Amino acid sequence: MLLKPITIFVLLALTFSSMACQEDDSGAKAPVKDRGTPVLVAPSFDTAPLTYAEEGVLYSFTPRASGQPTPTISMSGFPAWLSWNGATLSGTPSAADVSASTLIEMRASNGVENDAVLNFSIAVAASSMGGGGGGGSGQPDIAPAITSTANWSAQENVPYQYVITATGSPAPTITVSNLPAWLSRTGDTLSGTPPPGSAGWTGTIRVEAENGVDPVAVEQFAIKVDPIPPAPTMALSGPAFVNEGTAAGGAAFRVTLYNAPNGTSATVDYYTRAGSAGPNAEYYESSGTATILPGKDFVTIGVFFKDDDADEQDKTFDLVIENPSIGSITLDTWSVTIRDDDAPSELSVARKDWQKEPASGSVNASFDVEMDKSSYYQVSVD
Ligand SMILES: [Ca+2]
Ligand SMILES: [Ca+2]
Ligand SMILES: [Ca+2]
Repeated sequence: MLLKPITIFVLLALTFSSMACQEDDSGAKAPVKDRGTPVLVAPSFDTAPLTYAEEGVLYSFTPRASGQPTPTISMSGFPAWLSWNGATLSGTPSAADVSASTLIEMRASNGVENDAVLNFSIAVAASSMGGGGGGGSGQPDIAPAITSTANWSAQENVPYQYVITATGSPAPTITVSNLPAWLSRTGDTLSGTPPPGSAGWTGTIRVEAENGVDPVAVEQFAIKVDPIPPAPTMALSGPAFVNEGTAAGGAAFRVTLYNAPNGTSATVDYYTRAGSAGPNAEYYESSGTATILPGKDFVTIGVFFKDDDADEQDKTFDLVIENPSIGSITLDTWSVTIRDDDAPSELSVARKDWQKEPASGSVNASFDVEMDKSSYYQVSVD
């Protein structure tokens, strides 16, 4: 009472095609528009059932199903030698179970129509450990089974590999079809590296194991290739202007870390670089190593300024970062203008000394012009 191979193929193909679709209100299939946003996705099976067992040998099959929300798998109709614990169907058949077969229903549901349903039967072969079986070549025929499971995910520029293993007697022959261009087969190993630009789902890849004993074992899968994740970068930012007087308490600059994996710690070196503003005259020279702690995506660097009462032009200097511990720097220099806040000097005239009136002729009297404070500008007066 074996299930005909063609039936299994059709069921697998149906459940697979439902994976990439969701149902709209009318019940019609509609393509998933955006895999990045949460959508309701009807359940589908990621694993083909293990359809053979051997007398006295533990059978164990753990189905996997995907969907949104995560589906629940149930199993019904299985024979008495098997038990289902909600995750794994397992048991060891005895001689009495050989050749007996029942149709088992495997169902995945998550509230999104339709449930994924897969019917299969398990062919129980007589023990191959000598004893039991009469005549023939001594090796009983056992239908093929694919015991490996393909990894459904890959990433651009990262090698992918799948080693196919199959059991059965005689040893089955494996055939593979519909491989993407970047994946090739050597022996029973599929390997290759998805190139940039290959992100997305591959077509359905089909693996068959055949040894002349029905049914043929089939595994169908597709590989979702993720794009290359962006590399980490750091960028510096800060105020474009500070006021000479009010900035004396310090100004904050920030190094922001982008695209780093969660929990990353990173360091970067920094230093002040003089422009028209000089170190320790307009700002206090500063340098060191700043650390971005795990769980943070930035670190703050403080620079302090010096106030004076001289009337002067606005002046500039730079804060520079270099030597990032990870990634690269996209903006390494931040230029700051220090705005002067002092009023121009006041001029006053002071008579220098007394001049006696000369007995005859005339004499020049001299006066000083005084400034109330120093100025960086040249001052002239009419
Ligand atoms: Ca100044
Ligand atoms: Ca000032
Ligand atoms: Ca000043």
